[in-house]
Amino acid sequence: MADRPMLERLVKLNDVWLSRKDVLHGVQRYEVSTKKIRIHTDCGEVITVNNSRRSASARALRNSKYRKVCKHCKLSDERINRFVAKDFYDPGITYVEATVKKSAPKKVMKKGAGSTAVTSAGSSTAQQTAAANSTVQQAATTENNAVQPQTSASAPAAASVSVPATTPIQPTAKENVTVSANEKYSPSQRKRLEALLVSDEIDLDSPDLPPFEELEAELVSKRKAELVDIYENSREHMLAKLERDISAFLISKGFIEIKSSILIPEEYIIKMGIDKDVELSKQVFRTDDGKCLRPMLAPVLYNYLHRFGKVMPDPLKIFEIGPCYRKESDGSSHLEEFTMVNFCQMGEGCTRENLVQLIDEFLTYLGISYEIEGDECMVYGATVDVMHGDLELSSAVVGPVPMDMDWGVDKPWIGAGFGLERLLKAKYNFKNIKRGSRSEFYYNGIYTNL
Ligand code: ATP
Ligand code: 9VF
Ligand code: MG
Repeated sequence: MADRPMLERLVKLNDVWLSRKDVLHGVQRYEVSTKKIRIHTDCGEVITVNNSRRSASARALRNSKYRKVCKHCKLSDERINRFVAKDFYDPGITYVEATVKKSAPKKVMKKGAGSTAVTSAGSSTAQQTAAANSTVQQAATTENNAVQPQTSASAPAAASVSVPATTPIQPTAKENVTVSANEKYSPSQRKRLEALLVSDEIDLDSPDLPPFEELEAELVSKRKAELVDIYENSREHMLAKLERDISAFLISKGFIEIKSSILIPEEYIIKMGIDKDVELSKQVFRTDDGKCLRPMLAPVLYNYLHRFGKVMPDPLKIFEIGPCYRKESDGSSHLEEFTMVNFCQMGEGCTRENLVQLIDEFLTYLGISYEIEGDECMVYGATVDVMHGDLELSSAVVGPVPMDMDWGVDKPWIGAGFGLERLLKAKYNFKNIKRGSRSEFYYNGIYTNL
C-alpha cells in the first residue's frame, strides 16, 4: 500500500527525532525489530516506539514542528532546516492523509507549574491505556472482582487494597458541569480500571472518585507491589499450587495419580456416547490425524479402571489433573483451555453417600462453600452437581452406567470432575474465570500489563 512511510523511513531519511515534549534530537543510530524501532539520540537517550506510520511519533515527524532543539545533540542548521523543509518526503510515494482514529482520550490534566511533566506522563498513560484496550478483551469489560485470599500464600494480596475515598476531584472550568458517576471515566478508561481492580475494592460508579490518571497510577503501583510480594515470598502460581494441593489431598485419601496424554483418539469421544450431532461433539478441537484435544479425562480413566482393575486391590481409586479443551462461547465461567481434576473409585464403597462425603472433605480442605443439586447429563444420565451459587463446580456420578460395558468396566463406581479455574473463581470471587487461568494477562488474579 502506497501510504505514509514507516516511522523507520522517516527517521532514516530525516536523521532527527522529536521527543514527546517536541524537543528535536539528532539520531545517532537506530535498530528495528518486526514491530519496534529503537532510536539512540546524539545526546544519549534511547527511545523504543512502534515502527508504525500511524504512530504519534511518525505524525510528529511529518508535521515538522518542534518546540526547541536539544542542547546536547548539537544539531547543525542544515539538519534542522532539512527537517523543517520536509526534505525527507519521498516523491515516489503517494502520501495519504487518512484520518487516524484516536484509540485513547488525550490527557488534559495540567497541574500548575509542572504542566509539561504531567502532560508527558499523561500521554504515556494514554498509551498504556490503548495497549490495555487491545489486550484486556472480554475479561476486563466484565470484571470487578472481590478477592478474599484464604490460606494460600500465593493468593492475590488484594483483599485490603484501599484507595483514599477522600481524594478531592478538581474539575477544570469546562468539567464543572455535574456529570453522573458513570460518565466520569470514558469507556476505555473504565476498562483499564476494571482490569486493574483485583477485588471490589473500589466501586467505579461511586461519585467521589479521583481523576482517571490518579486512580490508575494508584492501582498500578498497588498491583506492582503485590506482584513483587509474590516474587519475594511464595513465587507460586495459584493454578499450579491448587493442582499440587489437590494431588496431595487425593493421594492422602488413597487415590493414585495419573498423567495421560492430552491428545487422544477422536474415537474416544464417540465411545463416551457423544455422537457427532451432540453439542459437546461440536465443542471438540480435532486435529487432522484422527486425534483431538481431550475435552474430558473420563475416557482414559475408564481405560485405567479396566487395566488397573486387574492389578490393584479393591477398591481401586484413581485420579488425574490436567488440561482439557472445549470450544466455548459463554465468557465469564467458561474457558476453551481449562484444567480438570477427575477422581473416581471402583469396587467397594461406591455409594452416593461416600461420594458426597468425599466431595465435602475435598471442598472443606480447599475452603470453598457449596451446595449439592441433582442434574441430568447426556453422558451419564443422572448426575450429582456441586454448585457454588450459580456456578457449577463439578458434575459427579454414581455408577454403574450402561456405557461401562464398552470400556470393559463391570464393577460399581463413583466419580467427580471439577474444573480448577472454577474452584479459583469461587474461592477468590473472581468476576471472570480468566483471572485464575493459564494466561499472560493475569498472574494470580492480577493484571500483568502494568
Ligand atoms: P457447564 O454446563 O458449566 O458448561 P459442563 O456440565 O459441560 O459444564 P462437565 O462436563 O460436567 O461440564 O465438566 C466437569 C467440570 O469441569 C465442570 O463442572 C466445570 O467445573 C469444569 N468445566 C467444564 N467445562 C469448562 C470450561 N469450558 N471452562 C472451565 N471449566 C469447565
Ligand atoms: C463424573 C465430568 C468415566 C467411570 C473413569 C469416572 C466420572 C465426571 C464427570 C467429566 C465427564 N464421572 N467431565 O467418571 O468421574 O466425563 O463428563 Si469414569
Ligand atoms: Mg456438568
